[in-house]
Amino acid sequence: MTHIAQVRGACPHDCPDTCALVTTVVDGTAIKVQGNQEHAHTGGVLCAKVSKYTERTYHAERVLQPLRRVGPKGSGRFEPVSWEQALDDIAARLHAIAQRDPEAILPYSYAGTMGMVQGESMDRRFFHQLGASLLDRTICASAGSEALAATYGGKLGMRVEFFAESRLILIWGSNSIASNLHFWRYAQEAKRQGAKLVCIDPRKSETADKCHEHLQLLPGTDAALALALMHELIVNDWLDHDYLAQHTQGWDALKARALQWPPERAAQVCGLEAEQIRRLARDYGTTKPAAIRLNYGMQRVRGGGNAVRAIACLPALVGAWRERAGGLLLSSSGASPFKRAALQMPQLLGPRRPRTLNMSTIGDVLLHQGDAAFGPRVEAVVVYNSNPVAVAPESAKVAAGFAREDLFTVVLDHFLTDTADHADYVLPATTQLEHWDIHGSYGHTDVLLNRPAIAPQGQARSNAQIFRDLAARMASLDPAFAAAHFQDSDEALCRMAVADTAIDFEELLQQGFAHIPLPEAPFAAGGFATPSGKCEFDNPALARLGINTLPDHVPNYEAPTTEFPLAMISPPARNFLNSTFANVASLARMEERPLLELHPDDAAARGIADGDRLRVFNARGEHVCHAAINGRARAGVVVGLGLWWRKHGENGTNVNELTHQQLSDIGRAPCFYDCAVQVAKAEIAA
Ligand SMILES: Nc1nc2c(c(=O)[nH]1)N[C@H]1C(S)=C(S)[C@@H](COP(=O)(O)OP(=O)(O)OC[C@H]3O[C@@H](n4cnc5c(=O)[nH]c(N)nc54)[C@H](O)[C@@H]3O)O[C@H]1N2
Ligand SMILES: Nc1nc2c(c(=O)[nH]1)N[C@H]1C(S)=C(S)[C@@H](COP(=O)(O)OP(=O)(O)OC[C@H]3O[C@@H](n4cnc5c(=O)[nH]c(N)nc54)[C@H](O)[C@@H]3O)O[C@H]1N2
Ligand code: SF4
Ligand SMILES: [Mo]
Repeated sequence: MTHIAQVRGACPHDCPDTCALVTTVVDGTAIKVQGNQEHAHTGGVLCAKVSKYTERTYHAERVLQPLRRVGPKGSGRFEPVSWEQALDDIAARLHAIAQRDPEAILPYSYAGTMGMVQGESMDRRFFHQLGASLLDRTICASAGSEALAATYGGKLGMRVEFFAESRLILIWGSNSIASNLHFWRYAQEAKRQGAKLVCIDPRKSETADKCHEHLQLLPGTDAALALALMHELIVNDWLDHDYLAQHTQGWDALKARALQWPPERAAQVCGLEAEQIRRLARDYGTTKPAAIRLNYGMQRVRGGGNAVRAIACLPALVGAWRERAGGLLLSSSGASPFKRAALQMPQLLGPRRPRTLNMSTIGDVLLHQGDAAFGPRVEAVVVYNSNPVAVAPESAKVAAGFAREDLFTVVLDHFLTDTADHADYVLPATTQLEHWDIHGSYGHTDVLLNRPAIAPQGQARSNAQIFRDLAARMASLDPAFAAAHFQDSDEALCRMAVADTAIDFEELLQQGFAHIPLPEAPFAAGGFATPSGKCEFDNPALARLGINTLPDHVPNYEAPTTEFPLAMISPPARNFLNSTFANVASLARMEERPLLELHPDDAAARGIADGDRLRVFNARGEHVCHAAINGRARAGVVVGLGLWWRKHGENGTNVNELTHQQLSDIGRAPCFYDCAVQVAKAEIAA
């Protein structure tokens, strides 16, 4: 008899929407993955990517057994080995290095899965016990997050559902239709009720197409725009004086700064018309409630932190926080109730204080010889939930680092990614359909539980299981690894994440999601999470970073020059999730091939026609792709939609061949969208 089950889960991907999933399983095989109708934010709708989840899970190229390198480093040539052989050898190698100096070992992970268990639990316990180097996880959001925290005291903001009631929505540095679809549903609801939608983005994105207005500014100029908006709010007295007096810190100083930014000055910096800025200021100053959906696209530049701070000040000027449909949302993850310390057990470090290495400069980190300031040369790296060879900046250096013959590299993944190609061992990990996990969200404020829908495929094991198994091997070499906390099951870790919180695990088991109890309008009466309890326009603590304590416009590192006159941004493609899904044929077909969008004038000046094969280059390298003259790029800016795998690129590169490793003003984050290039037509391939 056929057995049909419907299993509730959570989308694991690095996406603000954190959808609730329902997987239909027939006789042990997952046949479809759908959105849970009962979960309000998901509304039964998934994006195209995760609708194809079974295609990814049952992909013919999935790694289903442990692999050991046989070819030279980076060749991607492997032979199958047993789990016993792989684990024994890995434990012995890591132990030997740790005996000399555990800081020569580096874990490298990001948000391939956002799950608390498969992303940040047993793995952390393992590396803490080992005393390995710590990883500064900056590759995506730390500029914006730390800037937001320096202004509001945490990653806090509007509840996403209330955007449906806003009268004006600024969609700022966000291609919501591509990367925050379930917020877009609320924005559409507001639009139907008569709200005005304004998009602020250097690219004419799919989202810009559907907004009433589009300010197509130059990359890295958002702080100048925000300061000019403040200028107009001040000179027209569209201010909430009472809110400013009671709930903000540093208003006089900020006001003096903003008065230096008349719209004409900002217009020059931003590449906009002064009139556009005036119109936006009028809308923002006179429409209530006004809401800002700020997203991470605008903070991947040198001044990204300052820009987030400048924009984050705006709602306090007009008192937008007074209503639940007013204010700003960048990330809601500060609402998360999770017991991170219980999951990660930092106390296992004991008195040791290992160095911290920045994931965004992994190229330089792996190529460093080691010295007194840096500490020991990195001898081993364990990568999981990330594909640094494709996603980290300046990838020629990243690839050269991973190609070191003397580096011992272990990669846990589902596929032979660009990074896995450089491994000594590839260990097969389970997908979200095959393991337990528990999830918060950075775009809404619910908690979701993911139950396994199907058995692990092949010999795959969950990340947490792999670290439990490694700990068990290590126990014979170091008894500390025999402790009971190295045996907690995935399900037990899920329970531990919400033990003694407002979240009821039984409710999660029943319906798959639960709400965190929160106020509707977080800062209606002030109550910011900062030390002063106020919205900190001026934050004296920032002086320690050597930056201005008031938000300022900080120009990009790479101003266009005659040699490299075009600014390149490389936001995500709609049908990929970072580099995940780039190997799913049906989705890759929709994205066609690696493209560079150009303005018709920039193309004409170079004799380039739509579809032409191009060389995009700067002093760091060259990337070969094809021209898309589709009306989306503005003059002076080119758009290399990411993130293809390097090995899919015509010359074995992707856009990160061109990006650099310099870091943002706040948050030590990469500056992917602060990158000058030149473009030329390439010879036809032989
Ligand atoms: N489909 C899809 N969804 C995704 C992802 C994906 O790869 N694909 N990635 C996920 C991840 S990890 C993240 S962090 C988020 C990213 O999603 P977002 O936080 O929205 O950030 P980005 O997509 O990087 O950029 C958003 C928009 O900002 C614009 N932008 C670039 N530079 C600037 C600038 O200087 N100023 C302004 N105002 N705008 C700028 C880009 O053109 C882009 O349209 O999306 C998540 N969701
Ligand atoms: N040029 C440019 N570069 C960028 C960006 C950009 O906009 N432009 N965006 C940046 C941003 S915002 C981010 S967040 C980073 C993202 O960079 P990464 O965090 O590296 O994200 P992905 O490329 O999606 O790679 C995640 C990997 O984790 C694997 N994975 C998924 N689930 C599991 C699991 O349960 N277990 C294991 N072991 N593996 C799993 C997937 O198969 C995939 O290979 O890229 C950054 N790089
Ligand atoms: S990637 Fe985002 S939109 Fe797509 S299913 Fe996952 S959470 Fe939802
Ligand atoms: Mo990200």
